[in-house]
Amino acid sequence: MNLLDELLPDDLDRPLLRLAPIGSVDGDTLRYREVDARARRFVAAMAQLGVGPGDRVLLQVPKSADALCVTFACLSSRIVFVPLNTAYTPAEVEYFATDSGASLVVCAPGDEATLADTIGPSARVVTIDDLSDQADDVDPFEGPHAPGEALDAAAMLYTSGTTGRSKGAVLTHASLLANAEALRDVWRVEPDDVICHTLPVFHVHGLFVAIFPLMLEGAQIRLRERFDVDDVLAQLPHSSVLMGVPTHYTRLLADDRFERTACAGLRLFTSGSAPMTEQTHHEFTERTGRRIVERYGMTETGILTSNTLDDGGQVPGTVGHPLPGHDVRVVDGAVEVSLPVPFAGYWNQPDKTAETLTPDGWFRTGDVGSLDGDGRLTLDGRASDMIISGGYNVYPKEIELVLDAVDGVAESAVIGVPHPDFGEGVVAIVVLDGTADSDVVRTRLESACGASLARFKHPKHYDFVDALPRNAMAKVQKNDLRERYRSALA
Ligand code: MLC
Ligand code: AMP
Repeated sequence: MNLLDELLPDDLDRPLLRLAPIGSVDGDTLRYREVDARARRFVAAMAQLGVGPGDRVLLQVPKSADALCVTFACLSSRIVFVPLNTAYTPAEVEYFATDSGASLVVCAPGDEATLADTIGPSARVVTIDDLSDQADDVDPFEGPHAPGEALDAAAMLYTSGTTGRSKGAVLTHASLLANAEALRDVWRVEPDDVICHTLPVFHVHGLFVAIFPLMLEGAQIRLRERFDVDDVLAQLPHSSVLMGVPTHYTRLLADDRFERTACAGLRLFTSGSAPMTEQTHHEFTERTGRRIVERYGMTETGILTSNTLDDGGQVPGTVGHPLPGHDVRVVDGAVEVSLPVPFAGYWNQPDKTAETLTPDGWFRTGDVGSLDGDGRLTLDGRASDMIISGGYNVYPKEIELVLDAVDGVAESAVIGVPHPDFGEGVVAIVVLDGTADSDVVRTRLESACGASLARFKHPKHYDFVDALPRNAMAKVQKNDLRERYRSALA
């Protein structure tokens, strides 16, 4: 089985990608056949570079049709693709390259020299533009999409799960297909659907959830380079589906033009990756007369639950029912799930993989929640201190390690507090070492973060204190800190 075969419709002449510059609705169209043909050129180009089945390819590239075609090329030839946030620094990318044992890194133009220098000789670094030029010149691969086991790795996405250093979550051809089919059914995807696609294509939300269920029906994707309110308002009259993180919806609601008429042609709005407040749900409904279908998922598992399109199926504050083939239970507040295709595990980390499973084989999500009498799930938070900022996960420990290594810092605590745009934002509380000067240390902290962490992880506020609050076990009381700094980013 090859996932790409399953994703391509019988009628390859249907349009797949609608391309247009930001702010415009007119541009090129790529049909399914053309996307497949382009992917076949990338298969041949990567083969020329010595990359083939089972190899890992890192992709840190701006969103584009070619970026997606490289992804499809990897699926087609059973290369395991590893998409990376474009905000990651070379130091972060080096970790992913080493951990995954990648043989090729495809990067943005201009990044190649620094990345090649940082990563060293273990992987070849090539820009997406050079790879595209090479693809223009090769004879495309003509054979069938490489067959193989349904449980072969298709992609690897780095996530820290509930704790610790980033781990590569291995996703299989079968698990991605099962999730796409379940979402297609629950969201009643139709061949005529057109999604206004504004999400980044390096996380499961933009890469899988907002693309694969549509492809299964031969539907269309208006591929937007990034999320921009004016641009979304221009695309809406030409779209039937919008999927976003809560920040997208709060930004749209901040614009008066986002109202009933603007939304008239859409049949489905979904939200996920971070909690949406009931207030945003209600404001959305008041303004547009419509409801947002909120769903819940994780990188390791794909989407797990969703509100439905039935009358009364959308309940603000809940994330809905388990998808077909999925089951959810709550044990002492902990949300555990059973999946149609089990999680394949973290790359080279059997111990960490084992920790995700209960003795009877359910996956521990690390989320805390409750089920109502109808089997609907409500999330109440997370067991860990993980911060979700604008839909990106931020792990306090990773930032504390960077801050603690700065000259003049005795220790630090990183927390998430309410942020008007991103839902949660990062705040650092720092204890100075001896008589260090806070202004000098702040500059050092900012430059240390700049050197090693993607910008969305940087603290948006620093405070300097004499000591961190600790309990009897000497553990830092982050709940106290979250309370104390509640308004720091208001
Ligand atoms: C950008 N910035 C952020 C940020 N995004 N800071 C905190 N949190 C974020 N999410 C910072 C930048 O570092 C920069 O800082 C400034 O904001 C402007 O950057 P930008 O790139 O212009 O921002 P913008 O384009 O406005 O991006 C905001 C956003 C983006 C909301 C559109 O973050 C986004 O696309 N989020 C979607 C995340 C997502 O796809 N999650 C899915 C995960 S999958 P400075 O300091 O330079 O000004 C998953 C599973 C599931 O969770 O269930 O789906
Ligand atoms: P990731 O590791 O990026 O896949 O993030 C997964 C986490 O995002 C989940 O464990 C949840 O904590 C959170 N999440 C996803 N969807 C929702 C949602 N609708 N509401 C609240 N949290 C969510």
